[in-house]
Amino acid sequence: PAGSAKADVEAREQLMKAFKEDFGVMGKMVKGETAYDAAAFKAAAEKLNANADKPWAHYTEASAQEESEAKPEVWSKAAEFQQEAEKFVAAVAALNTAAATAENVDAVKAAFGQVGQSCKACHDSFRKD
Ligand code: ASC
Repeated sequence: PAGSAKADVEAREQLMKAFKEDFGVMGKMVKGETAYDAAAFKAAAEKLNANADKPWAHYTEASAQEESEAKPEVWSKAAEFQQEAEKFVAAVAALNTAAATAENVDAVKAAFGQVGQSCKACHDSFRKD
């Protein structure tokens, strides 16, 4: 891919920062901290879904040498990392599908939980600390 290794690190960090924002909007509703707003939830799910497959191409071999939050296992266990990425993309797609028609928070809770589990599982194995 074009661009420097540093640019790849920055790109994937920006994308995951956006994930965190969108996930946070939905999380507040799921936790009852904010009222369920179907349109806002749907918009956040759509945005997350549009970006879900984007960070992974930025874990280039060259970027393994850059300072970042990524553990070396991203590259030494590349197949497992790829599987986690695919699980995340699938979980987000399912959440987006649920959000498209959900009339209340109960209709999105399970799918949201699956996405959160996917975040955590990948971070546990592939992100430092
Ligand atoms: C967040 C965040 C994560 C996920 C994860 C969900 O807000 O930054 O990495 O949620 O904690 O389990």
